[in-house]
Amino acid sequence: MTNRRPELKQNGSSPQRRFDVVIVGAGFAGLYMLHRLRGMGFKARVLEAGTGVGGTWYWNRYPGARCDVESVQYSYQFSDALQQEWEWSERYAAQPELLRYANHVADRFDLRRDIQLNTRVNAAMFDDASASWVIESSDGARVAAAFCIMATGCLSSPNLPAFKGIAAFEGDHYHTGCWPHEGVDFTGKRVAIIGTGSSAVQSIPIIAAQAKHLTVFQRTPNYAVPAHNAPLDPEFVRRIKASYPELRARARKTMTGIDFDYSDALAMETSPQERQREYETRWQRGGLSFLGAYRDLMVDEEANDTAAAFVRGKIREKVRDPELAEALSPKNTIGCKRLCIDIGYYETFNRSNVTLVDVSETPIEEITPRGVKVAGRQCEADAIVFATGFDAMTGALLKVDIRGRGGLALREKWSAGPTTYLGVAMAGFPNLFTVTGPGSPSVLTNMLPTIEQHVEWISDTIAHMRARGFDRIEASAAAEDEWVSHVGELASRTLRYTCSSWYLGANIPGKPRVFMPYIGGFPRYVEKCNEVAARGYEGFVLS
Ligand code: N01
Repeated sequence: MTNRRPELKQNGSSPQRRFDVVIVGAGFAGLYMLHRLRGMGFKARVLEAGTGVGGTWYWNRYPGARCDVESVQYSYQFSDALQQEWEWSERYAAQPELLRYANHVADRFDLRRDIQLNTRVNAAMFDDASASWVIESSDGARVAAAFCIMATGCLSSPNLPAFKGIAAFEGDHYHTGCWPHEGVDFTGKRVAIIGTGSSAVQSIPIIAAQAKHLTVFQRTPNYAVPAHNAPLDPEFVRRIKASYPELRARARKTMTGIDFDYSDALAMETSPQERQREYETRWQRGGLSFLGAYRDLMVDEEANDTAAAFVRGKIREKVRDPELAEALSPKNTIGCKRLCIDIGYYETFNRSNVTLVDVSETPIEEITPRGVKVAGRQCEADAIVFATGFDAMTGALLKVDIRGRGGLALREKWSAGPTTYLGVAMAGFPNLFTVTGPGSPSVLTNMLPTIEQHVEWISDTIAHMRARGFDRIEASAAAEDEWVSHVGELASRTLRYTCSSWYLGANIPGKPRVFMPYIGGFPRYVEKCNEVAARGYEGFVLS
């Protein structure tokens, strides 16, 4: 570990402005964090790289981008007035609507005056003497704050694999995670798309309907269940709004923080006919609750394969060419990678203008000036879409040169994988908090309630410190070690370890393979956080 303190770039003066709290990121986490802290009387400032608020929904504007959690649940609950007044139009909200919602929240709570846009944070350094953070943005400007909160998102650092030749490609290329604001018209174009994760599953049907030809480069086929998206029935919305507290309370009791119908039954103790009926019912209902059919699906391979086989059967029904259906059928554990929610994905491969290229055995060789080359053959393309995902959970944090006590670099501390206490704090990094950081349930749950829980816990912690006259809080190394072992131990008991997912960091060459999210479920996690606070911040050192 290096103890050398970096020289922060000087811009001719010491930090110009001092805040109680600096929040990095103006997505759903940053917006609520600002609102809550301001309401508690803290002077807070949000620094945001984009030209607008909304985080994920600001950047991911690819065709078909849509949330896979139902809109009435993927929404804030901290303000009943907000949840009563906002009208979602569809079962699953599309990106433009989600972005409008984020902007509405920013306006409704008058947040913009404390949000600094166009400001990419490059470095953050803890100053021991003043027990505060100095935060530097890419233009060299610096601000200081007693607390620094990283609200930088879990899937916000796009992964563009180092394909040879990208720079020489003569057409246009795009990454789904930073799509042009003005949109892209693929009419009459030959388009290549690399990747078949959620972003590709959503964008492929739409691009295929527009483009002259679409070639899909698939390394690993994915399981997708139908969304059955539809406009929301006003009567349904009225009922939800009338009983929001009950819905939210039920959701808080589930593993994912989503009000789903989770069954307690075991697939292996259910007859094949009954299982088929259950899977069919859930398939017809659509959405992520498909995997809630049996509680042994993510721990017992045989059980898991009953669900996987059901989906493979559906793919064979949807895709006319049996060879193509076979190529599109995943063989790995269902739910090991994030389940995709689709709107016409598999059927898109019945179109005459769509071709699938399997790159599982023969990887993409290079990007040539005119297309994509695989096994010596060039597929000509006017545009390439990289739907190649993200450096998840740690990527956005490690892009910032974060230095803790004694100049300790987070990049060094995490060189063998992320280590945190509760996914909110790290030993060696006083007064720094991460919202939905590695080691918290985050991406395995409905992000909105998870974000709210973190925001409330972190802000209550800061208020607790102010009330008791503390100016420094730091996770102890022992508490962090214990938490990291607990997170790893729980993950190792599930089938989630069995594939090369981004949960494990396996999608990024050289990234340590560590299962990053907390898999013990939302209720258990919340209970632990509450217990830590109730015991006077057990596992933290306050001074
Ligand atoms: O990214 P991914 P994503 N050569 O990592 C392939 C959330 N999300 O942006 O599987 C060839 O899932 C890679 O292949 P493989 C959601 O949590 C949510 O789609 O590694 N292919 C894979 O097919 C999701 O899980 C929503 O073999 C390469 C694809 O690129 C997460 O974001 C919508 C390659 C990447 O898939 C990420 O989804 C969108 C290479 N060198 C996203 N490198 C909703 O709410 C990578 N690939 C619905």
